[in-house]
Amino acid sequence: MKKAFKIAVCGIGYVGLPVALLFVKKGYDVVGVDVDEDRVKKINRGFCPIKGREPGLGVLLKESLAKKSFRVTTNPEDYRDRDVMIVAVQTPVESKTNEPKYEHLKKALEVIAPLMKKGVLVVIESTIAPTTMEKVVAITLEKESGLHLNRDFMLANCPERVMPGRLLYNLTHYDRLVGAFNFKAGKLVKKLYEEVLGVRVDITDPLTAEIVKSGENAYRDVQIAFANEMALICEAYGADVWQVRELLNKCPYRQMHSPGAGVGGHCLPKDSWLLISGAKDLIETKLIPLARRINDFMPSHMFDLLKNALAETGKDISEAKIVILGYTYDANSDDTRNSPTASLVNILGQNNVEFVIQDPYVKEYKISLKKVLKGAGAIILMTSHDQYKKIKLKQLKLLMVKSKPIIIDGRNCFDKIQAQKLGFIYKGVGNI
Ligand code: SAJ
Repeated sequence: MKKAFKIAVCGIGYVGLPVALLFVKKGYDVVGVDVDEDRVKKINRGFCPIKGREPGLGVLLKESLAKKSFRVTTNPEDYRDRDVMIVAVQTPVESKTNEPKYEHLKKALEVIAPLMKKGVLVVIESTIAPTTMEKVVAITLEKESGLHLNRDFMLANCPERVMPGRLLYNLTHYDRLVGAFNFKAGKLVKKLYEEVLGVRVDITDPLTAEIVKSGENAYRDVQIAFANEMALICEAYGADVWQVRELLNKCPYRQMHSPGAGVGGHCLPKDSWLLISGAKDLIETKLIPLARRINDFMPSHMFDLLKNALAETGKDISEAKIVILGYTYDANSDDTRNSPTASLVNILGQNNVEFVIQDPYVKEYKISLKKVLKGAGAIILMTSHDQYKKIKLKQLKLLMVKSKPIIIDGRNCFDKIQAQKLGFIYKGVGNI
């Protein structure tokens, strides 16, 4: 059944595309607008621009394109006469200052504002720092459109909760939050999103929504930092952090996360900084920035473990062929944003260490695993791709150098005892 509201989605990426397709599936007329011409061409040819495994997304795209109610364009004129405008553009932070970088968001607002019609509902899905809705979004839209907030247009923040590899699943299974400038806007977003996504939507104010979204990722980052520090403590004591974690989590209300080679991705490395960016003149936050530093330390800890292992073998680092397994930030994904391996590569470069990278999901590193492991003196496992978990240690032993091959295990992919029995020098994060 054709729905009255006409939808526009600004930014057809890993957030905008799935939500656009779900609105189409529910019978809405949807136009997707993106500045990336190649991406638009690819989508209109029926190819999903989001790489990696995204169950159901390719099929849904083809079904949507077959309908007359969906098109993707680079032409801002297509924003005209839309009843709902969803903004889903990236909101990174400055690498040096960790301050929010809003050029994409501001550009999007400046483009849509003049094309907003009276009565339009604007929904910001991007993750933004607290106070951005009031101090950036509302002001920019009023200034560039000449319309008045609440009187002439409705505005709300409905932060995305998607994850690469599970975009459609998350959208249709995870409850959402909407922070609206008035109850009418909140009710409308709740009605639309509950109908289209089939999830529950809680209504609150924009500031609370901004704090909740950036806070839920800061929470996870702090949890991971705790696990990483526990790993360092276990290394100091000579204990196995994985056994500690398993037994500790048997205590009610404990959920120690997994220590590892670092924290990457499009969310966690930046959302903590978004959360505290507006508060730092008011209070000195300690725990959240420290958690970020602990997690950002882990790639260099991988280098420390390598140096310790080489010292044990008496080998000089220049003698060993060093193979880094995994460049993407997470397992079985091709997403390399804020990859911990990129940090490790910088550190190795600063120490004039030669190395080879293998990653089945990254074009330039998609080299034969068997070939790259041949004659390797040390492997540094950074990403727990299924392909690496399937490596048999006995075969690995035959491939690597004969004497004292080294395994630096950043994601607990290999069995330490078995590795040591086979003659490997094994050093895992939290289990050396
Ligand atoms: N990581 C650890 N230890 C852990 C969990 C993750 O070291 O226990 C590392 C991963 O290797 C990766 C990074 O942290 O490098 C981020 O992993 P992630 O599982 O948090 O995956 P993301 O970045 O896709 O986070 C998303 C977030 N979703 C949204 O922002 C909507 C986050 O809120 C989710 O909690 C997370 O997915 C999830 O639950 O998987």
